[in-house]
Amino acid sequence: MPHSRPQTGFDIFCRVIDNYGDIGVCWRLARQLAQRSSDFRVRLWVDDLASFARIEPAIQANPTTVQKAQGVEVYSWEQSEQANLLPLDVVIEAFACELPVGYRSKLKAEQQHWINLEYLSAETWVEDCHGLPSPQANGVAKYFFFPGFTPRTGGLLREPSLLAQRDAWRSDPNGRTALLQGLGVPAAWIAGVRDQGWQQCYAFCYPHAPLQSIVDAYQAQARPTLILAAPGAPATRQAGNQVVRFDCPYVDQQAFDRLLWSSDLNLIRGEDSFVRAIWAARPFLWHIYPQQEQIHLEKLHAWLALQPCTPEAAELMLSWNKGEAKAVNSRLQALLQAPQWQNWQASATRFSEEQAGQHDLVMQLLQLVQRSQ
Ligand code: TRH
Repeated sequence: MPHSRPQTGFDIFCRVIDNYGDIGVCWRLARQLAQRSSDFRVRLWVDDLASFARIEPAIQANPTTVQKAQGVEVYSWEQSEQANLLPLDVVIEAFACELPVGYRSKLKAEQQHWINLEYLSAETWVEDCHGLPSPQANGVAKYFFFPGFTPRTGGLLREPSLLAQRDAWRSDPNGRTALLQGLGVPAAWIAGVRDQGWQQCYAFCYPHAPLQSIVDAYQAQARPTLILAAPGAPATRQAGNQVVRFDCPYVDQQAFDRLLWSSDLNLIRGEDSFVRAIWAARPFLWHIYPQQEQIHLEKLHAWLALQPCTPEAAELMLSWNKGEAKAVNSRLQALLQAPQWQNWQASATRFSEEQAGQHDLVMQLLQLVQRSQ
């Protein structure tokens, strides 16, 4: 008789505060856990399925029953309040979202591992807090899991074969053509990037970003540029013939990654697209999620201190986040020239490779679960 191994179960709870970062991270985490082992059962509990459905077409905003997508069981938040529901072995509370009260009351110290998945930060204090337990009123310890960039943090979400998939996809130019055709980009513009050396910039930034200054910097270049503007990017003026703009629809996360992989420069925001831009290994400008009292700028400085991009690229990133339109225009124009552009590209590749040399977040999460047993 075949021996059947007991399943390990994961319950992931996600509240969508705003935007797509919370669900973006939880969806990647859920899929990666489900793919890591057929012995894993993964349930994802989400309070805003409509936002989820925008970045994952397989999800319905108003389902009548449980949805199963890519090996993950997806439930609405309310369904976790059912009296007869039993928690699985590992309970992941994403970004301190507070578990539903009824569900939390069922957790038992000897049966569940309770983990709070925190936001990503490059600040040094994260190393001291990663993996620490915090005893809760119900007698169960909640462990703090901090993603990060150094070996003493929880690492970054990265599928084991991601970089090989990226390189294989990039090596076939038909992949990019099909992607752009699927989005509805005009054929002449696709031919521009495919055959005529046009540059491509993907722009996923908050509405207050000085995107016009990026358009103006590209306008002054000898080579034309296709700007692919993601939903939410600010409007820009057509300033000449060197730059064309195409407004992209929402795409699923795989297509999102491919947009990053195929662009020369990526403008990304929040935390999940930031990590995916690192894996794209192309120059990018991070538009960090704005917080009160400029806390986000401290986070930006912390990250700039540990990554290897040139001082000129770091200055540009600061100007971009401070909304300094003139400085963004002139700094980007300078960076688009040789050898600054090549140096920026090289530093993006170096940082991506360095980070890929560390254990990924899912592996570290599983190690934390083992250690806390
Ligand atoms: O959407 P965001 O601005 O989310 C933010 C940040 O996570 C921030 O740190 C958090 O505090 C705040 O929400 C509440 O940016 P982020 O994190 O880059 O997430 C975007 C996700 O959306 C990412 O998973 C990629 C995905 N996406 C698609 O899959 N398809 C698309 O077409 C687009 C535009 C995005």
